[in-house]
Amino acid sequence: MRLPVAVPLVVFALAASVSAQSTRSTSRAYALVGSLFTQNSQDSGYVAASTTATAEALEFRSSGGQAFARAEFMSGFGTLRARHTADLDNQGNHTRGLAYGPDDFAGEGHIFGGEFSDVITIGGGGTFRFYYSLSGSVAHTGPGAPLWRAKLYAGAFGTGVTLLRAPGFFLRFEGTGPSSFFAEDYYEFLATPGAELNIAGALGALMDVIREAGEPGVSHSVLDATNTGKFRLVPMSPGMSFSAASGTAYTSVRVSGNATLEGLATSAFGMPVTIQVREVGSLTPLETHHVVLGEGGTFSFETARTGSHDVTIQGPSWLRAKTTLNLLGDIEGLAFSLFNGDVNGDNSVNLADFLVLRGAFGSTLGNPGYVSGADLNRDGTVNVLDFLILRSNFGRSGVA
Ligand SMILES: [Ca+2]
Ligand SMILES: [Ca+2]
Repeated sequence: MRLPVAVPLVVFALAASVSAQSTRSTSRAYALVGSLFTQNSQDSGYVAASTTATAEALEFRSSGGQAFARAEFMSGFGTLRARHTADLDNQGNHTRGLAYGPDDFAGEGHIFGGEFSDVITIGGGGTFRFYYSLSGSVAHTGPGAPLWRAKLYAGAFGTGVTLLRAPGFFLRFEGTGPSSFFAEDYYEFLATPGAELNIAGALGALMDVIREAGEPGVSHSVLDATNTGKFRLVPMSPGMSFSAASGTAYTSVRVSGNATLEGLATSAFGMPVTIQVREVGSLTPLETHHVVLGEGGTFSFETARTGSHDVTIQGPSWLRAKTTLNLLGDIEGLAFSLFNGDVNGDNSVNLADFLVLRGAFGSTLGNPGYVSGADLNRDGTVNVLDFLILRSNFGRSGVA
């Protein structure tokens, strides 16, 4: 695929300037609070990693009322967050805050959000992806409405890496009034063993709250934007590993939980299940994980996906179940309960299953006639106990 020249140049500009400042990884929040209109600014400067920069005193009075706004930035390794709150009284006010600077929101007042950068060494060769995502919410009570924007910038480049895919746009949202938003995108690279990758991100957001003079009551607005917790490097080739100058572990989202297999007479330990990750509402698996259950039916898997996805699980003779997860970070404690009785594994319990069970009836493990799928409780014998399980779910199907 041939990439438009302008995109990588723009994207690399910040990453290059960030890495040029230091050979070590950096993470900082740079908070400059105020606006071009008020000349009331406060600069908290650079702060250390995983530090919150808080700034206040953004105020603009159009007709004598009171406006209070508070801007907060958090820029830990792999995490960017910008939050802006505004409370306005009934005199008619206009306030604004939290703009991310270079070439963005030009002329709208300059308030800088957090920036993030890191240097990654690639072990092993192959293809990998650098994912970044933006999510957030806008809440508002009282008269008036917030006008808001949120934008995440990400950049990546390196030596020994060949860019295969570069997103053409920033992740950006804007709107009026309460809302929630989410988007993700990724770079894809081909790396030689030992290649070095520089990654960087910056988050900015801006909110104006405008009210008519004389409207009674106090309004309260909150804009909260984050890069969903972390940037992620995902190996797409086997045998690949990463080490970060920051010490940050760039891993996939880990999903873990427990599957209860109905009717099982023995431990679930060692039972194989099939887990699929799908687009919400789709029947096509994006990923298929063959997972062996641990003691008590525990399972875990890692996925390269972020955002809302369907996750399904199915066992031999257990009908498929599904849940929808928002993959914004590690998920623990997921619980599935699976119906039993699907002897032939076609995700339905019906006459076909009964016929197989009847054919194996009376057999035991090790006999030629024994069918493990018909031994629904896995006690080593196909008998009336298995028949009762099948009967209890006769006519039932798993989710598609
Ligand atoms: Ca069946
Ligand atoms: Ca049995």
